Amino acid sequence: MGMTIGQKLISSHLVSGDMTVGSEVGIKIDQTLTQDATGTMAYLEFEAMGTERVKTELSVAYIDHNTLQTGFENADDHRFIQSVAKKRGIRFSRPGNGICHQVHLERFGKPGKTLIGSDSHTPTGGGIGMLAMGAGGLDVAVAMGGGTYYITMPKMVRVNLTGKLSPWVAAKDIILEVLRIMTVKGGVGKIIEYGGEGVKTLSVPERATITNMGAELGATTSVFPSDEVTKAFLKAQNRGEDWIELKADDDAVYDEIIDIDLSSLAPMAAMPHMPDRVKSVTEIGEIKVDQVCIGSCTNSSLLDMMKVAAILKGKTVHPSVSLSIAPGSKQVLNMISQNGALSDMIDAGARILESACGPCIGMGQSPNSAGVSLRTFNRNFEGRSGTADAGVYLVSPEVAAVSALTGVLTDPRTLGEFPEIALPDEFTINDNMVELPASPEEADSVEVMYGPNIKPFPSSEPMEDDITAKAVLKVGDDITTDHIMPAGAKILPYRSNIPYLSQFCFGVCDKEFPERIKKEGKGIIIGGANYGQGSSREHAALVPLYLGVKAVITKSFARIHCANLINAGILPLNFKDSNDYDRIDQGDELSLKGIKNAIINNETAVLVNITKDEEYELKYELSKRQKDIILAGGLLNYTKMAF
Ligand code: MIC
Ligand code: SF4
Repeated sequence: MGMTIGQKLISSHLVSGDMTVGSEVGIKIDQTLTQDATGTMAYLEFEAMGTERVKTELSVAYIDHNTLQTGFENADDHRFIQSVAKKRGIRFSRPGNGICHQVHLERFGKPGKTLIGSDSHTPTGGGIGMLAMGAGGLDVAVAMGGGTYYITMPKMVRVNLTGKLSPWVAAKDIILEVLRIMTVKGGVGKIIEYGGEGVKTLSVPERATITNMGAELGATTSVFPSDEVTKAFLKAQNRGEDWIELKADDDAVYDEIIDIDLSSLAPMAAMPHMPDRVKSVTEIGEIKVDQVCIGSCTNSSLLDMMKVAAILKGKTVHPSVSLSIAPGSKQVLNMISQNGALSDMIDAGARILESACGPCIGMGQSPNSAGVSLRTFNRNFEGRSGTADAGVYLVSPEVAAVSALTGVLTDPRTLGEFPEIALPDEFTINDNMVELPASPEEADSVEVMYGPNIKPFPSSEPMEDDITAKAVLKVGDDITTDHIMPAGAKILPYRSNIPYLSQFCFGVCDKEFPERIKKEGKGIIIGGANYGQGSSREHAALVPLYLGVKAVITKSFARIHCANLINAGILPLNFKDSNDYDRIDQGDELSLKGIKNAIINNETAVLVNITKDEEYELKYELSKRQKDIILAGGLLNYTKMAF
């Protein structure tokens, strides 16, 4: 039987397991990436593991999230990461070089290779034919040390693209359509693979927009074939030798097939506060817009910027709109400055930001109260922009730029002729902002620089026989890691300071939570479906661990967060009958009696609700390895025991 692209990539890197859907497979990782908001923790963990030098083919540490330096904290963290990178054989992409995913696609991604990154949008690399996955920092640290990365063998979904996009309709609209069809839960446990005649009409940056935002489907990853278009992109990046062909076999079998006729798509928007609340721009209507932000790892490529510049050229941003633009990388910024496009943006009144995540992660540019912000980003979760009551709409660069001129949400097709833009035959290449590591001989003399903001990460204990604790918090469906551990300008600088971060845990849902669990000393969290979707930040597990969370019981989990809970030694459990969720109230006294033995012996776990005098059956999907990690009290303890 033929194989899909996803199956080919997994089988060529398979270390353990047998590729049966739902079972655990171990994969060899060729490349890793980190960014600074998750990187400090990943490198602290790497240092704790005691590995001298990375064992991957390539590891890159990017600085792109915490670039708003309002105190010493971020700069100290950058210096820490820079020093570890130099010592341990990791390339260091300096602040200013761009957003990790954009730069990685341009300069390092290779078709046929595996990549994990401590960021949920690592699947951007799928646009160039990589098996690229988001992971917790600890998993990335283990992979840097040469360790295997484990996933549940995913189902294969084929998105069949036919036809060609109409003028003014963009790659962003394709992924918004997929989100509309599949929802933010629809990709869990699946690889989304793109195929069909329509694929060759899409450039690599357009494909990367689609695989990037596949993260919002909850998918394990998304991937495009590596074809002539990929070859041309790599050649233009002066990396022609990195190309290999990669395609699905004709008789490959998929678990699910979705057909999308590109010619039938219209400009779309995801409405507040979820990326799957998608409607066409005309359906939503001409709502007044206060802010437009263009950039982020989803839409900050040269192609995106050139389109935006062409739309803005010779015009003026509407007086009631603030337009900010962050080109995705130094390469993009440099090229638009060389070819005059930057000047067109500046002239129209755009506020040009540095090449970094910026407003996407709430680092500045928070909208006005109850403001409407159109963003070319990938997430519009409540409060993420930094303004609690703002409404963020996710749109294509075309819709964003046109609406910035009109002041209302506008279907760009009303604007007339579409500016056709082609990718250049050669990109401007200068990797001078990527610092190479010290040679193994020189590495000894490199000192790792810890700043006062870096606090040790919380330790966890081997699992106890029973867990008895209150339901300290009960939350609903689709809780994101932004709810659990918010980001933003005020909090992000403390990503290496878990005690400080802990006071903001679940702040979006319940400000009293940290104090309440501290008083109790420990607790169990009750959650709905798709708990922990969104960011890969392991802080959403480490902070609850620090506060005393022993178990999280939900209707279902998102993949990366579930792995992070296990790595932290917090037990993830699911209701067997999801109606039992309704029977538990916050504050109920709960007991998981004999839970340790149940897990060791593969028996059903039972939750006793002491307050209500009821019992509920629970289930857990833990491989033998994951059980051992939980029993050891987390991956670090387990790794220390194993070596
Ligand atoms: C995000 O988009 O939420 C982030 C910030 O890039 C995160 C990582 C983080 O929280 O540091 C992600 O997507 O994994
Ligand atoms: Fe940065 Fe936003 Fe992309 Fe996350 S989604 S990596 S914050 S640009």
